[in-house]
Amino acid sequence: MTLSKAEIFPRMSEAIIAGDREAARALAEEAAGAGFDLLEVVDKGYLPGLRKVGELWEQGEYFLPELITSAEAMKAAMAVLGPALNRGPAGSRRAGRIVIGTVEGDIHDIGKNLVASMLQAGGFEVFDLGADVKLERFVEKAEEVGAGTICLSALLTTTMAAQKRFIGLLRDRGLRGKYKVLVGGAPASRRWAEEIGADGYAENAVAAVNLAKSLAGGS
Ligand code: B12
Repeated sequence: MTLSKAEIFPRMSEAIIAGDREAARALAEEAAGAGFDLLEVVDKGYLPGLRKVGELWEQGEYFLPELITSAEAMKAAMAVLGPALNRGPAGSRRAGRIVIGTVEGDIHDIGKNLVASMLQAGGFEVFDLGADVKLERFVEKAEEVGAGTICLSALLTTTMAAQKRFIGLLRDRGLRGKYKVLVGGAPASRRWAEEIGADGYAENAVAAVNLAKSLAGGS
């Protein structure tokens, strides 16, 4: 029997909160099999669970082991959803090339990984440089692969300053007009993006895909 969205979405969140890899994977398979819109599945099914995990950590109720199992449950779901999304029309790889990473001094990569997977699922060719990435490296890679967009993730108020420095670096090189620069991560905001002269900000992975597509001139 197939579950409705109203039934399956809360279970997806619960699987992430509980760090239940098996359930996260099985629910993703069920959603893919039922033909649900998989971007909506990520947005309304899994992301609320991840947000809750962040809150539980802030309240001191979750510690590192819980965070890691939750991140692994999310990975298990994305292992099913990513390829399924790629089989759709979005998977034609015509959306463009994107270089993504978490800025230097910052090791948070759960959100960045999610954005990278979703961009890939949304039809972009994604070059993920990992976390704690030197600003110079983003430019090198973008030049090397001919990317159109560079995505910088930062989770700390201290490291978000690197997003600003990056815009300066591109200007110094005369490359600012060549790339669309998107910024994200918990402390970033639309206002911050405007203040530093970035091309855009998105608050979650689904919004990031839509933004990247509209900036790349895609649908
Ligand atoms: C998990 C976590 C960790 C894990 C990271 C594991 C990993 N591999 O990533 C560990 C335990 C290692 C860690 C370490 C630290 N952490 Co920490 N961590 C978190 C926590 C709980 C969750 C972050 C997360 O993964 N959220 C889930 C993901 C899905 O959300 P997200 O990252 O925001 O990403 C989404 C969006 O922001 C967006 N997005 C993300 N990137 C991008 C990029 C682009 C271009 C776009 C468009 C969108 C986008 O889309 C994503 C998906 O929807 C947050 C609290 C919080 N609520 O954010 C603290 C938090 C970020 N950490 C914090 C701190 C202080 C630290 C440490 C300094 C702690 C310490 N004293 O050692 C170290 C930092 C070490 C370092 N140099 O980086 C603070 C930051 C405070 C601040 N304002 O600066 C926070 C806010 C907790 C708190 N309230 O104190 N942390």
